[in-house]
Amino acid sequence: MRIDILTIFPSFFDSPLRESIIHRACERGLLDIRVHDLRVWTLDKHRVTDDAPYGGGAGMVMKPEPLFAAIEQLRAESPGATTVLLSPQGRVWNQPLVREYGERPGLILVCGRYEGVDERVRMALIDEEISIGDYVLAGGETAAMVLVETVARQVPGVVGQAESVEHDSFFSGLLDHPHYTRPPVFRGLAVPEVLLSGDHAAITRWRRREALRQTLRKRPDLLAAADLGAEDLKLLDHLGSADDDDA
Ligand code: 9D3
Repeated sequence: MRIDILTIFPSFFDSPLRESIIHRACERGLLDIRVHDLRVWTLDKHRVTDDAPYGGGAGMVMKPEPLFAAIEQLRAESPGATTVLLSPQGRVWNQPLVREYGERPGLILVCGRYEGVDERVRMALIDEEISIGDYVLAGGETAAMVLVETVARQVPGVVGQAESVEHDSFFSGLLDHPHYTRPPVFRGLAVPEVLLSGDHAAITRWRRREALRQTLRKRPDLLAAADLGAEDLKLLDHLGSADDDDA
């Protein structure tokens, strides 16, 4: 999958893109991530990318000319790519969208800054607008990095066997079960007996029950959409009345 990132802060991405999984995927040719400095497409001496808003008011707006030139060039270079504007007005990013985007041949991620981009850019060149949540960021760069990291995990071969996508906590729509490692007793706190028992069927049942328990307590909203079987519903019914643990 090819991902083009258009930004006025290209160096923002240096360190996160050197992170192990994504970097290794690029080296192996599974991902082709290219960061572009929007200023390359400016024509004036001072390489200006913003201007004052018509109608007045505080803040600046990203000018249409460099964005049109840049996006048109990147679209021509990446046939079939989806052009995404990261913006507070977008659809809120979630795991179903991550899966959908994982199937696309290419993404062109446009990072907004200031108050936003000239509306004509959005109308003419943007396929989808995405927000990563209801809080205020300084610009689209952090959001673009969230898209890259989440979508990259969907590309076959990017995530190894041990850390398989199938086991991601959102896979069946439940939160993860608790995890323990050595020692078996730490400061008087013991690891649940079943995890030391070697009884793999019992361990699987315990993990499922704990995942259901965590979800019921911390994110009951997730249960409605979760992929639950008859056994899960029975466990939940039980947890609903008998849950007296205090974590
Ligand atoms: C404080 C300025 N706001 C006035 C109502 C509007 C505003 C403009 C630009 C708020 C944030 C931003 C910059 N944010 C993004 O470009 C952004 C973002 C976000 O702020 N939250 C969640 N997802 C995203 S994606 C891009």
